[in-house]
Parts: sequence; structure tokens; C-alpha cells
Amino acid sequence: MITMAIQKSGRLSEKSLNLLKEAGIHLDNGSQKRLLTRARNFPLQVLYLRDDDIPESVADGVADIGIVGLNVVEEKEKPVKIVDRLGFARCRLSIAVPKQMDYANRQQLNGLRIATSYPNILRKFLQQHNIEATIHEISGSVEVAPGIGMSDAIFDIVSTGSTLISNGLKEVETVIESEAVMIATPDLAEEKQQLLDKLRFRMQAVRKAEQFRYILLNAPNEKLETITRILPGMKSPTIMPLATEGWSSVHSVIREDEFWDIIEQLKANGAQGILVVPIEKMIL
Ligand code: PRT
Ligand code: ZN
Repeated sequence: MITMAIQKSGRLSEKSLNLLKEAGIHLDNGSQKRLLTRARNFPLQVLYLRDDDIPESVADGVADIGIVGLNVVEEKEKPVKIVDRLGFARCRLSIAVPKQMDYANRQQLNGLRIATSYPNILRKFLQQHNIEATIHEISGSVEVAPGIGMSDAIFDIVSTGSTLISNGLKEVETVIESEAVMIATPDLAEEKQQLLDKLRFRMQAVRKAEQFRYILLNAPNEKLETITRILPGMKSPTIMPLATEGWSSVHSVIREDEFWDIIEQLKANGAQGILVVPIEKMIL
């Protein structure tokens, strides 16, 4: 049995549960009101916690693994192993100052009071750059601190940047880029390590699949060579003759981020009836 800590309710909860679901793991009644839920078809139980408590619970073995923002892992400085970056809840931790401040370089942070909920990460950054600033630790609504005269700058999570704009602030230094990560107790017992490997294998298959699309198209036979070069596929594309003389159906896999480029090239080379469909799981 492996115990996984996930956020009880917040920005990470739904995506964390989804990841389990996509890995084919069904939780008993899925009620998040309980502290602990057992999976029905995998030796796993889920422990619902506040995100701030997840690194510690994994470090001291209350949970074996957990899903939490890298920002929280770095801030808490607990001995946990980062096993995977999960690609969701992306954000950055940045220093922002009032927008009217003329900001040319980080030495201007000297002497300022910086409000934050992430004092440890900020302290390290300031030390690393020999900046003497006062860290003012507050637990929430950091972005309003300069407006009410509580600080001169802030160090906080930025995603779209709209919170900064609506508080008259501008981002001047990005300190870390964060996303949800899977963490684990450093020395997992053999049995738990095997379960973690199984889980990661499944989750990676889902994540890989999200990066690719399955593509089907019809092409005139004289263009097949060029089209095969545009569509490398996993090994090579599948080519099947159509009932219509001189035409073939081509099936392959393309990267989601190359999708539009490839479609344009295919069309330019006579491809017709192009269908692009999502892939559910991908095992290479
Ligand atoms: O209750 P609990 O302690 O479990 O949750 P929480 O309130 O501490 O955390 P939660 O659920 O808000 O966020 C969980 C994690 O999501 C964070 O630790 C980050 O890793 C990640 N994440 C991703 C974010 C954001 N994006 C985000 N935009 N966390 C917070 N924000 C907030 C930010 O604090 C700021 O106020 O959104 C605002 C900025 O957003 P923009 O889009 O206006 O720039
Ligand atoms: Zn929190």
C-alpha cells in the first residue's frame, strides 16, 4: 500500500485527482470531506491535506508520495525527493515593485521592505545577489502590502500577471518557475517504490499522449514519399491503399506543438481529408 498526499481543496486538487483517474485508479466514493480515501483497484490511499503540509508529511513518512507546487517544496526545505514535474499549476515566484518606480537593476532592492509568504526562497535569492533588504512575512493578500504602506515591494506568485496590474505593481525579477511536482520520501521501501514506479509509468503514458495527436489523411500516391518525410510517426507512418485508384490513406502521430506547421505542409503537398484526433494513452 502506498499513501499519496494531495491538496484537500485548491488549485491543485482537481488536476491531482484527474491524474489518478487517468491512470485508471478509482477512489472509493471520492469524498474529499474525509481525510483518507482508499483506491478501489490499486493499493493506494489518498490523504487530503493543505498544500503547505504536504512536504512535511512526505518527509516524515506520514505519506509516501505527494503532489504539490514546486514553490511550496522549495519554501519548506524538507528532505523530500522530486520525482516528476507534472506540467500543471504553472506559475512563477517574482519580485514586483510599484509601477512608477524606475527599476534598472536588482541592486535597487537594497534597503527595501519586501512583503512575502515565501521568506526562505526570498532570503536565499537576496543572499545570492548580496542584496540587503528587509523581509516582511505575511500570510495572504501580499499584493496589497505596498498600497497600504506595509512594504515597498512584494515577492509572490504570478501567473497571468493581472493581480499585479490591478494593484499598480510591475514584475521586475523572476526568482523561480514553478509547477506541480510529485515528491516522495527519499528512502521508500522496495514494495512502495515498485508501486510508485507503476504509478509513474501510467501517468507518463497519459502525459505523453497529451503532447501528441493521431493524424489520418488521404494522399495521392506520387506524393507519399514527401508526405512520409513530413510525418515521421513513432516508427514510420502506416500507409494503406484507398479504394480509389492512385490514392492512399496515411496514419501517423504528430507533436501537438508542431501541429499547425505540419498541416500546412501536408496541404501544400496534396493531402486531403485530414483528421486529427486526441490520443488517450501512449506507451513507447
Ligand atoms: O488551502 P491551501 O493552503 O491548501 O491552498 P493555498 O491557498 O495555499 O494554495 P492555492 O490552492 O491557491 O494554490 C496552490 C498552488 O497552485 C500554489 O502553491 C502554486 O504552486 C500554484 N499556482 C498556480 C498558484 C497560481 N498559479 C496563482 N495564480 N497559486 C496561487 N496563485 C495566486 C497568487 O497568489 C496571486 O494572488 O493567484 C494570484 C496571481 O495570479 P495572476 O494570474 O493574477 O498573476
Ligand atoms: Zn497553502
